[in-house]
Amino acid sequence: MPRIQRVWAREILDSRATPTVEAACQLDSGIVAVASVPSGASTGSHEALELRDKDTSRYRGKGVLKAVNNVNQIISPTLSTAGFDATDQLGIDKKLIELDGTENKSRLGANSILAVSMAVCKAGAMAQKLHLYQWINKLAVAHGIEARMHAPTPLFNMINGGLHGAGNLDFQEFFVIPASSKQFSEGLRMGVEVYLLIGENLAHRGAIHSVGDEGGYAPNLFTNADALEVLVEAIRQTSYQLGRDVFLGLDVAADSFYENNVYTIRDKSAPLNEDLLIEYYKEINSMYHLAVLEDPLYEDGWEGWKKIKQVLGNQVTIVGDDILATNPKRVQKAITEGACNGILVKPNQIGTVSETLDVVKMSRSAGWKVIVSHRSGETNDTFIAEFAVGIGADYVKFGAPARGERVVKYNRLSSIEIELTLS
Ligand code: 2PG
Ligand code: MG
Repeated sequence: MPRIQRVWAREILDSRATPTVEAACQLDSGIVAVASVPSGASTGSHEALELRDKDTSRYRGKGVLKAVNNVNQIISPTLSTAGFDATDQLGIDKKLIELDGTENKSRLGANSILAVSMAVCKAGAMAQKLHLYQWINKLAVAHGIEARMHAPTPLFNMINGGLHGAGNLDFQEFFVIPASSKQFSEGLRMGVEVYLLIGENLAHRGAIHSVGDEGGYAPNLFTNADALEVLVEAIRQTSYQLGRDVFLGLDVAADSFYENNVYTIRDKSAPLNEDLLIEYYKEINSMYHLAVLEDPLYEDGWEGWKKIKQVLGNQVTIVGDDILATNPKRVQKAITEGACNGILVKPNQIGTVSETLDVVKMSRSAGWKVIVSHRSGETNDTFIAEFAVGIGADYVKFGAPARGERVVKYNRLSSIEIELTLS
């Protein structure tokens, strides 16, 4: 039995120069596995707590030494004294949840807990000489998830607005999505070709401001709909046909432009109430035939979510991110109320591998589309790529095909796609 000898953590940096937690798990065989956690910017208020030091003398208050110490001084002694089997993912995750003892992991911090949960998962795979995605697949199946391993379809975030971009767009993410029938590697190439054309076109117009947090361009444009037009223009310059080979999608991240019951976007001269915003989405959808629409309304706007699911849910995958927060209780409510038909799965919104699997199981049983997602602040860890394959996700959302911390995940999926044909 591969026993855990010790775990330890340290503070590293994420892609936004912000400290984050890296944890290592050492087994009695000498195997060491390392994992690190990402961090969001458009963070939902129902997410598990990311523990930060708030000590303004270091990293402007954003240090994570408290979370690191919680791993080194509380989690490590508990796991090593009990000599936990590293392949007992569920038992270890339960122990971590119990050690924390709060509803939202606010004592130890979801950043410390998830880093350990992921490092344990990696160590468990190594001890069994399995690829991580193979081990996650076994865990998923044991959880009751019907998971067919494959490299999922990527949602490429080509244009970064909202809290992720330095440009002037309100909507946060503008996706180009290869058809699900395409092999991952073909979809990746298509995405890159479109990405490069978008860059050239924006440069011609003098509209590129920079690239945003997720590697997509962050232009100044007149309206949000203009950004969709930019995607269409680039796709037309390729041999790919919109609606057949590639599709469009949005993560509008509505919380970032919602206040006092209204939504303010540059496309309209006056703020919109919920019904008018839904009307606008209908208009956009009739022009661009969206495949995916994420967080169209704010995170507690349940009535509006039910409405939009009814109006557009048979044409568009209505994806819950901030409203669900990868939280089993919120997912259950959304299933019961018919608020979405797709979910963005982010392990760090809930804080353990096992609870993330619970959420995947519920979403699958409800017939929802499952999208495994990065955060806007990322590390070079490829855990979520392995996870997406292991659970048989429909889609992955890892940003644009640019910036190392995004590309490393797409490249890992390319390798896995080849490995799967060999095994
Ligand atoms: C989102 C995510 C990832 P953040 O809203 O879907 O793109 O953003 O990590 O900033 O919450
Ligand atoms: Mg989102």
